[in-house]
Amino acid sequence: MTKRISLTQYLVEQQREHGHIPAQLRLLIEVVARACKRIAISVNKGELGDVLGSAGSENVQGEVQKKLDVISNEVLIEANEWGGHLAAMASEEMDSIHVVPNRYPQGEFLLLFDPLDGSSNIDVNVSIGTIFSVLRKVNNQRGVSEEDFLQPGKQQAAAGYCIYGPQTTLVLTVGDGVAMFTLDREMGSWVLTQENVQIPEDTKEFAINMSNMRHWDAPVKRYIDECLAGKEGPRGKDFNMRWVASMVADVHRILTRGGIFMYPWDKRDPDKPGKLRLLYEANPMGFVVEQAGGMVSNGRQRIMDIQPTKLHERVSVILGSKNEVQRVHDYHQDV
Ligand code: P6P
Repeated sequence: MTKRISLTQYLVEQQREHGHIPAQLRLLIEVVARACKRIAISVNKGELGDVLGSAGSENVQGEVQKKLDVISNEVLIEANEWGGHLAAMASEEMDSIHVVPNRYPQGEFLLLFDPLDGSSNIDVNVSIGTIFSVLRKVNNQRGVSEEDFLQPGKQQAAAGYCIYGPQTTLVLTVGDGVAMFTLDREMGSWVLTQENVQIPEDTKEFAINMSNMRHWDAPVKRYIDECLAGKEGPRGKDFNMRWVASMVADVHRILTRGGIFMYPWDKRDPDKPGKLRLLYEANPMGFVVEQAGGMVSNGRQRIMDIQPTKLHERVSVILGSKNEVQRVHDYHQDV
């Protein structure tokens, strides 16, 4: 049974034992966690809080923004501006970076987030979440630019997500394994409920949007066809399928019981590497999944080795149980 301690105590003990959570990073994580609590309150209000439906605007991705997309983005910006731990922020919902105003001290960290992932599920009351990634500002020159954010995922200082589901759960890694904190609503505090999370190396469960099957590349089609062939097929076992259409929900299931999640490149838009975003979806989820013993690939290379070239860069994502991801990765080498 995991000892029931608070997020603060967990971070202080991590700092004492491993000494790589400087005060600014600890403050950053606590501020993000508090912002997620505020987002959870808005999410849980639903219709009562007049937060459902469209905001009547589009984001840089050309996607219609939901009211909660905009609210969540504002909560994270306002929560993180004043603390002195950040130099700048980047969000799926903003075209360019948000530099901490000069009236506040500038910190050494950069925060990236998808403030509300899975927006198509908001109005139908299905789990959604916030995904965040923390980088260090590597160049010591005064000021900050978009180029400072273009770092491979392996350079992240911390990453995680908050899933707003039947429970509200914060999942975090600072590079020493994965811990989960459940929101105690009576106390309003995050309570450690699991640590050293490990993803089973094998699975019988895959997550992919099957409606795109006719658009997939051959290696992905081969892998899924073999899963569908079941016991009588080359895999010699039956598979189950899940697709929530909220990456946080699908990844949380995989962290909890194993599985493979795939949003691969497809030929609908050949110049687009994939649907999901590298810097604030694939990299933070990749850090968490790898820290839990899983594997994360774009089919041809480790995602966290990719050198980004633009802030909203997209990527093909295959992640989860190590042996299954390795199989898909190998199929891509065979073509
Ligand atoms: P589709 C949500 O919009 C998201 O970015 C991920 O959270 C999710 O895995 C994917 O897109 C769902 O995409 O095409 O199935 O709606």
